[in-house]
This record gives sequence, structure tokens and C-alpha cells, in this order.
Amino acid sequence: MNIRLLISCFFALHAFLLQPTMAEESIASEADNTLPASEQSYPIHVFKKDSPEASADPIKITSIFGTQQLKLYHLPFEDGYPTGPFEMLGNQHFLFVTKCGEVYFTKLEDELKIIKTGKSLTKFIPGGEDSVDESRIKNLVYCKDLSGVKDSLLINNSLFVAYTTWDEQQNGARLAVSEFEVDIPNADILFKREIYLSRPAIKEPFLGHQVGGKLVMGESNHILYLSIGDFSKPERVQDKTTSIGKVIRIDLQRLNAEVYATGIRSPSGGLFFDKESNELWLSEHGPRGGDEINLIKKGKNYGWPIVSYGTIYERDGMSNYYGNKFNNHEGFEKPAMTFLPSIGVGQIAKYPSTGKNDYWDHDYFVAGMAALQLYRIKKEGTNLVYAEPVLSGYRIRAIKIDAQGNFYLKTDHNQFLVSE
Ligand SMILES: [Ca+2]
Repeated sequence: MNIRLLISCFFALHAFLLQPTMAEESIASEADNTLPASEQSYPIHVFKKDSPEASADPIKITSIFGTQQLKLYHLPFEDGYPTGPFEMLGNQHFLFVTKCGEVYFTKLEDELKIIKTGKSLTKFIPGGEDSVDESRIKNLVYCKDLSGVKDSLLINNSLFVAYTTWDEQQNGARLAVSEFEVDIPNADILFKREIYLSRPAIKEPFLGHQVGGKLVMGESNHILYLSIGDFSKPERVQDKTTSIGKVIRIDLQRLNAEVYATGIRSPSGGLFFDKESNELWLSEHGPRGGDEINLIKKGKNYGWPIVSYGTIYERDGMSNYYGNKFNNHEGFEKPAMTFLPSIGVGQIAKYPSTGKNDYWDHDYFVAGMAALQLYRIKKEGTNLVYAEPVLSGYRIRAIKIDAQGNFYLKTDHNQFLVSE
């Protein structure tokens, strides 16, 4: 039996076993690691709508090499889980895009205030044969369960947004990237063009938090990288005719897209291009255990679903199960760092050289969403040496660090933490 047939058999059984718990599997890779081992054997939905109890103590990023105090603000709108990204517009103005594609222009004063409310990400399309309208407005974002807006990226006045969209003809979902023009003085946003669509359209049921969708600017400002997850269809990842489980490189000038790397499971955490070292870093959720941070190189295969340092949820500790090598990464590009148990590895940001804290210079800060932690990761060359937990109690969805070393952290609980 060849390897592809083995994989197909494995996932057919895997899918069969998953049937009754499909909805619960959804947060599997971000599982609550505080549960006893016996309760961790099966997928458990652990997202808690209420944020953990607020402490009266000052909120601090606390490393053995220095601290930084944060102030907690509450978002002046409600976002659904998994929540959307934000952008810094300068002068304490921030733009938020919610999971369902509503855009909020806000300003940070004593509190975070809305300048202009929620316009949805839409475009006008021509009227059809049996339409009474010359054109109609179409919502772009397929916002259902765990699907929705996955990331944004602001380059000058262009806002690139990655989101799930519904293909009516194929009756399935795709990951799309579109460009919008941001009119900052008028706090408005306009659809400009569609940049990318993943292939093929994936029919329901699939796991909408496992589609990836992280965007980053690459070696120049007309090169974008996009991460795409396995849509919970792992058997499609090693298939070269799909864009499932791949990193895509998009040239904005030529609107040309190519597969850059493959073998990715769920890159819903972070994609980071280090302009100082020209390195592309990606964090991804493993199955049970095996959350990874990968240094992404052109043409390389990162192993999913053939190898993983984790295992699947429903086969406690089994290795070599139906041809898969668990607790092993042989024959494929190995992660630079792996987390057991899974921390729900999230977004990656770099601390710049500020003169304020030499010890943190050039280190990476990475969120552990399930672990409710922020980690400082010491980097030496391309080696990630250790991960130091520096802030706990917040489920951090998005991280930015400005040139002065100020942190901006957005959580899944409608919180916004900013350096004081
Ligand atoms: Ca891997």
C-alpha cells in the first residue's frame, strides 16, 4: 500500500471516529492543559467567554531580565471567538476588524473610544440575470462557527484582510485575501481588489479555526506571505494540486502566487518576517502536543500529517498509527521549537533595539493562547534557545510592539493591553 493510500485510510477512520465530537474538536489544539490527563484524551472545547478574574495588582510583563507595566482597556465593541486583528494608524488611533468583518476606527485616550462604527467588509457586484438591481452589495466574510476574519496587514493606505469566504458555485469555503483602501481622515474603508483565493473550496463540516490565514509583508512591500491551514482535512495537505496546508508567496505587482512551503497543519497563530535576518517564522498548532515554531524555507516540507511531535486526540499515546509517525519528525523539516503540552501557540512579535532593555533586544515575544501566557523567546542566530513565560492570565490573540518597545496586546476577551 503506498503512503498516500495509507494516509487516506487513516483519515477516513479518523474522520469516522471524530463524527460525534466534530464540534468539540474545534478547539482541540488549544486544549486546556490544566485538566487531568484522563480528561485530555478527547477533544474538549475550552474557550471560556468570561475572562479570568482580574487582579488588583498592576499588570506587568515580568522577565528575570526586566519588566514592563501595562494598562488594561476594554474594547468598546463585542467581538466573537476567535476574535479579529487590529492595526495601528498612528497618533493613538487603532483600527479593529472583528471576526465577522466589521471595521472599527478607534482612538485611545483615557479609554478606547469609537470614532466610527462598524462598517462591514463588502463589495459591489453587478446585478445578475434575474436581479432587479443594477448592482448589489455583497458581504465578503463567511462568518460561521469558527470561520471569519483571520488577519489583516496595513501597508501605507492599503489594508489587506484574510478571511473565509463562501463559494456559492462550489458550495464550499475558501480562504481569501482582499485589498481595501483605508481613508483615515474620513475613517472609511473601500474594497479595492481580490488578491488571492485558496483551492479547492472546502465543504462543511470543516474547522474554521484551522484554516490559517496569517499575513505578513516579506522582503519588500510588494511581497506578501500567507499561511493556510488544513481546514481539518489533513489528507489534502501533501496533495500538490491544493493550496491546503501551505505557505503562499504573493507578488502584489504581478498578482502572481506560488507555493513557498508545505506540510503545515494549523498556522492560526503567527507568521512573522524578520527584516533584519530575512527569516520567515511561522507558529502552528499541533494535534495533541506538538505545537511548533518553524523557520520557513522555500520548497521545504514541514511534515503534516505524516510526522508530528504530538499525537492525535483519540489515540492516547499511540505511535506509528496507520502509517503516521507520532513523537517523531524524521525525514521532514524539523521545528525550531516544539511545545508539549500544547500552549495554543499564537502570534509572534520582535522586540526592537530601543536602548531601554538590552536583554530583550531582538528577542521574540510569542502568545500561548490556551496557556493564557505570553512568552519571551531568546533567539541566537536561527536557534530558539528558551521560552520564558512573562505574563499570565490573558488569552492574547494579536501582538504588536512599536519601535519604542511599547506592547499592544489584544485578547479573545475584548481586552486591549498597552504599555504605560
Ligand atoms: Ca511540522
